[in-house]
Amino acid sequence: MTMALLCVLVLLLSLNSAGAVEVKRPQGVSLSHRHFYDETKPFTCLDGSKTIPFDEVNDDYCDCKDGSDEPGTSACPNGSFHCTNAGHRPRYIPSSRVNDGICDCCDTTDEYNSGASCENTCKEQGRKEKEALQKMAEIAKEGFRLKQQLIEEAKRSREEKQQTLSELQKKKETWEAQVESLKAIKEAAEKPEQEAKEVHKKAWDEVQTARKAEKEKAKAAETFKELDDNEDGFVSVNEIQTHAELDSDGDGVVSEQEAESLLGGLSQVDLSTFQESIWAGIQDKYKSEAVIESPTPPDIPVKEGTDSYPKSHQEELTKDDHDEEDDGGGEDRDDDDDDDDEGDDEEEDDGGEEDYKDQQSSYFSEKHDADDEKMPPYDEETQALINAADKARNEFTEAEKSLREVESSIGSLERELTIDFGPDGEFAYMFNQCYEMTTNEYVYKLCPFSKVAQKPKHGGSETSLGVWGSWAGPESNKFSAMKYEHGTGCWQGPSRTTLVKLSCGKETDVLSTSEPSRCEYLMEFSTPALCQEEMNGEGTDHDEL
Ligand code: MAN
Repeated sequence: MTMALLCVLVLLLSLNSAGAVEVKRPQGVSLSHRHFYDETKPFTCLDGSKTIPFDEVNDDYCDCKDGSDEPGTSACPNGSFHCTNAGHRPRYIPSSRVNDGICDCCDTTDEYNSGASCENTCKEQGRKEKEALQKMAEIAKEGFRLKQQLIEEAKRSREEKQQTLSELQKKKETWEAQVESLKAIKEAAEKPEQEAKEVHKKAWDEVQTARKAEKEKAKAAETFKELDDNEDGFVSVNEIQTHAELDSDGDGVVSEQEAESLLGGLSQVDLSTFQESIWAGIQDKYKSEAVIESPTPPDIPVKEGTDSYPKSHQEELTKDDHDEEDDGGGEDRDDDDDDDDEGDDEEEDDGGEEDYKDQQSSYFSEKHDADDEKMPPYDEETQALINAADKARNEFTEAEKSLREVESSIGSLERELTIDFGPDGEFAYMFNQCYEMTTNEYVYKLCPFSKVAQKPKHGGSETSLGVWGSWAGPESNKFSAMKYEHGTGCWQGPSRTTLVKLSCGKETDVLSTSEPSRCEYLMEFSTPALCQEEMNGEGTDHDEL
């Protein structure tokens, strides 16, 4: 047993290629644990459970529950073997790997008795790691330099923004006052405008009412003509009886009494009586004998200069309207006049036979109906009031718009100023920026402090992978991760979220994207804002190099 230990010690010394002074200790024991293994005393298991003679240490038999008596053999299942790895980094390996034929320690010490031909690669690995560490240190140094600039820039920009904010707040007050006074001006302008428009509208309504009455009259005249079969200028009981649809007792026949009753108890009525008192009572039931052939009515000329609505409203408009109709039917009437002398005695009557012939052609055309719907332009005075009110409205609307814009700028500035951009504002430069990474399937977009999105590379809409939530690093390093939440809902699952892990880098860039579990995304993101002045040497232990 003592011989074996001696052999190991000799071997250890011979492997110390770095030339460092190797402190004598049992195989597999680290320098820091050396004092537990004093060969002049019995050995007490590190968990204190047992004490054994020192020559039972590393005798390939497991005595201690914690495996501490066999640091250099694979006898204990829970033991660990320490490789010194001079020239590189010391490490522990599970003692099951000792002498298993596979080289685990770069200094080859785990395979001292297996016959495996291991090469000491510690120096080479150490060199490589040193180079990598140096590179990282350079990056960190450069990143840290950039970070100082970012901090400066953030400070400057924050001050600028605060300045802008107070200017905007002043502007807001000015616009508020402006909006108030323009509102009063607008209301003052709208009152006379409204009144003038109402006057105009009222006059137009009256004109329309009159036109409607005219139409009804014409329609009555047309009906009168249809009913007056013998063309004697009267509609009589027997003429009414020819229209079975006017039957009132439902027997399908218009009796003499029924007809007489429809004629207001008279045996016959002339046109004007028909128009004034008979037509209204039969018009709902009456069916025209002929489908009216609609000859293209003559165009009703638009009266010149009608941009000014006549002051004497109804009369003039009614007259104009009537004149137009007369003009339109002029030629026909002349022709008719030549052939028809019978109506002469009724020429005084507005509803004379000649007239209703004219009225027919002009009143029942769609064109005329459509024209009737249009209200004439306003008179100059009303139009001037409208223009003045329009101007006041526009100025008010513009001022309101400017006020809203100022308010919205204030809102977004205030939001920006409340975001936690790191201890010295070093992350502020990312605000309003987006960074992309393309994978085989998607383009991922990270807009720090705003959102994360995923868009299929070959078309399709963007999916939200979350909106800015909070910093999410551990307490000691809060700014090393960001959480984005409440993205598009995952099918039959929660909404998408993204964790962004930040690392120090010279560039600001998305380094990787992944989806460790469905609809939970992970991004690696480098930024100078996370660089520290000095590498903290985490994970390195150079005490034996
Ligand atoms: C889309 C993408 C994927 C996600 C599935 C979940 O295809 O957003 O990342 O895993 O939806 O259904």
